[in-house]
Amino acid sequence: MPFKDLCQQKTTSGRKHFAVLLDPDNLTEASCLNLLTLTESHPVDFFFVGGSLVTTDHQAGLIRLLKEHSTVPVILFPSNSLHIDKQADGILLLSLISGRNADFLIGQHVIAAPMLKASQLQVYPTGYMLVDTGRQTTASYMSGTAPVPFDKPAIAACTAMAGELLGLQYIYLDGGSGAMKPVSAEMIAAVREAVEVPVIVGGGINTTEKAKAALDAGADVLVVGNHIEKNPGFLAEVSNLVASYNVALDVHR
Ligand code: 1GP
Repeated sequence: MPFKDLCQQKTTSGRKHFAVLLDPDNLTEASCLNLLTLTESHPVDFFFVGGSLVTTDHQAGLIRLLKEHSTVPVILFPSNSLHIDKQADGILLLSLISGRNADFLIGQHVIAAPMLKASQLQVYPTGYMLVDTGRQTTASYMSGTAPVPFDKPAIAACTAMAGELLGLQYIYLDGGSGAMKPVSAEMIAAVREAVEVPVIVGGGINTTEKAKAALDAGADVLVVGNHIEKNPGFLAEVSNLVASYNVALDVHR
């Protein structure tokens, strides 16, 4: 399903999606090809490409490789306006609504806007919310913003509501790459309840149980990066898990 159709589907449909986050700094060509082989038998819905701090110039090569060897949509997950690449299919235009740094709320977007308008990229306006999962993350430090406190689901819900009212079409709850613990089920459920738009959840999902907890709480899109880089077999586990939700859905229809 194209990513754009997600925001048109009724969230009550319950269909789940799986996005693999690929950090250009951490992947070799061989490890990327290995992941692509795995996706042939264990489908993923989207590749997100990016990271909070990209220190190499590998992104363009990575996207080229993905487009050469796979039909899975490639969606940019940029840390700033420099990370636009026209080879991708789309871009999460992230407004960091959990923070109060104008640059990441609107500033980078002003710089990116003419490039995005001139490109063929599908633009996905996304309310991006960092959640405090126990230690300061690269995203929080680099953006100079305070994350939503872990045990304050009401703050997360109100922030998501505000994002939706402002017209954002996706909400992304992120505990940060390699987070010590994922965003709580309580917070995911509160946000899911508060908005109609799809809820994307990622950060620190490194067991099937944690993936299941996020899906059960209402995540529409599950994002896994770090743990798949370390254990590629986890891609198959999450793929199977997400498929089991969708099969159950189809059976009961
Ligand atoms: C981070 O949500 C993503 O921005 C994925 O996190 O790398 O911990 O899976 P992980």
